[in-house]
Amino acid sequence: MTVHIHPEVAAALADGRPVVALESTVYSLLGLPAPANREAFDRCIEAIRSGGATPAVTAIVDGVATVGLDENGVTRMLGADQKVAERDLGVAVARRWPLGVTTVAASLALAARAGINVFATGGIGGVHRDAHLTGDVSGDLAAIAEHPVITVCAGAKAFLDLARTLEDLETRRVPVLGWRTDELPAFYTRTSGLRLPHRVDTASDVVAVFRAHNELSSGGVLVCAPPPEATALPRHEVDEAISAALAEAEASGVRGAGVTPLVLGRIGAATEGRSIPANVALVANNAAVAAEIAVAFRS
Ligand code: PSU
Ligand code: MN
Repeated sequence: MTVHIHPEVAAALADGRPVVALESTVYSLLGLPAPANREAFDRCIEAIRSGGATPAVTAIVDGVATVGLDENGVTRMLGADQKVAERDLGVAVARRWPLGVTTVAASLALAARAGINVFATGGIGGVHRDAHLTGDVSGDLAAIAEHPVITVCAGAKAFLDLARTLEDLETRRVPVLGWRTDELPAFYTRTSGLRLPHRVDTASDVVAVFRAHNELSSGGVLVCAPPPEATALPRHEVDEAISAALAEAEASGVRGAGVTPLVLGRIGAATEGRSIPANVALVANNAAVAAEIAVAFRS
């Protein structure tokens, strides 16, 4: 099964230049409402290019697993709402789905196949608060553990069970590194009250940990960067919005992959839209950190 790699990305990889892979679900209508999704996307691309790296967005386009989108692919991706998790990759390609946006897990699978080892997202999926009843644990965690890629995030999606998500990452032997912080960020908020096992202050330190991890063990490393201070939200406000949103999701019977879009929308409403600029700023910040790490990787 071939992965289509955009010529610009292929050239960068062949020359050993820095490349940052990006997922596509977060920029689609499932992740952010228009026009914030395009703003987030443009700011990520700009952050990666100005940081000296080449961006490579992953998606399923016309039934082809694609790493690096052209203009047409970007436009269609921004308007898409067909989510492709790692387990859906085979179905999406075999059945030639016109446009599937890839989750963290599916994107890591494609990035690893293309030979890209730095990846940026907003927040990873994780262990849901009711996982003891529903078993809902994102495939992102297994994918981060398995694929040899550095993932830069602002922690996990805020409405998950963050403590259990950290425990799960430990069980799967994923190194979790705080980017210039000792605490797990909670997506919209800079703090969660949960201490991280390790702190990193430089991109070269991240690369050294990743290389050593893949000599002695294997798989990915998770870098958690706090959202930028200017747009980050206070914890109590987010906590209240999340409780209300989860209650609504439960009452309306929404489960599984449908929960994220619904809850993100409700948090937006409850914070009078302030969750949106916070979300845009944090994905752009993660892209900038990832570019720095990708550059350190090649030097
Ligand atoms: N975080 C966000 N918005 C998103 C996602 C995460 O703020 O849209 C997406 C990512 O693509 C992530 C996916 O990989 O949700 C996880 O979905 P699930 O919980 O169904 O595995
Ligand atoms: Mn899930």
